[in-house]
Amino acid sequence: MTTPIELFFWPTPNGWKISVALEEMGLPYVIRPVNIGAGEQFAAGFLKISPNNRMPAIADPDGPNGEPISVFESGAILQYLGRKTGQFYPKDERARVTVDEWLFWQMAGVGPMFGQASHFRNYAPKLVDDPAKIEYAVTRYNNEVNRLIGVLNRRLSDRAFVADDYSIADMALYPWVKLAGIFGQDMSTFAHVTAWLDRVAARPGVQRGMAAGAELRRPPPSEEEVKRVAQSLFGQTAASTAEAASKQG
Ligand SMILES: N[C@@H](CCC(=O)N[C@@H](CS)C(=O)NCC(=O)O)C(=O)O
Repeated sequence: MTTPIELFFWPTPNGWKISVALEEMGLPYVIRPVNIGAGEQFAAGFLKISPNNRMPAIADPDGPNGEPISVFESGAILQYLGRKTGQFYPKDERARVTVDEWLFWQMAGVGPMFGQASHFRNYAPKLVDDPAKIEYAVTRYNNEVNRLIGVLNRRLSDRAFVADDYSIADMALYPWVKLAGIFGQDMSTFAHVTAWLDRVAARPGVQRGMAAGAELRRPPPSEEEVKRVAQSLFGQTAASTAEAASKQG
């Protein structure tokens, strides 16, 4: 029997990229929860495989030459799994470059910008005494999210998936873009993106991947909860993360 891949995971868009990929590729895996609200991303064992104190990460007991390997950063994990299985990551160089372009566009653009938009929409209002202090940031990141969805909408105007065939680039994009509506974007103005979201959502592997770790999900945090985790999650510095790591042991 194949030893399963360990998926270090918490149910967030970056985590779902990998549960979706593992499901789509039919790879056996076990979830190792990393409760980022409780500081588990600073545990020594986790930092050894994910030195940036972020999930997701994987540990594959059957890596290159049959030796174990660990991988952090969701884009690197998707490429690794694509190469390992030969699925959803074409071998043809021209097609692979296209997948890489859109995968890196997600990693460098959509992920960070949607992440900041979410921060200033969902968390920052609970942490500032005066909403005027974050108005500029809210507008800046909402506009950038809007611009990025516009880019995706144009890209999908004449193809079913972002790199033509369904690929790891769609897997990276889907969990974030799915949230655009609840980030306040009017998705009715992005018909091609909406149709793509439906196409991706209809895939059984995507449905299983998005349901992974459902028991770990929490209701939206209260103001007290946000204040409690604010320093450890949003105030991270080199010194504070070193201290958090020493406390977790
Ligand atoms: N670029 C990273 C981002 C991962 C990331 O931001 N993970 C967040 C949850 S969505 C996390 O683990 N946060 C823990 C922390 O902020 O300490 C990736 O794509 O893997």
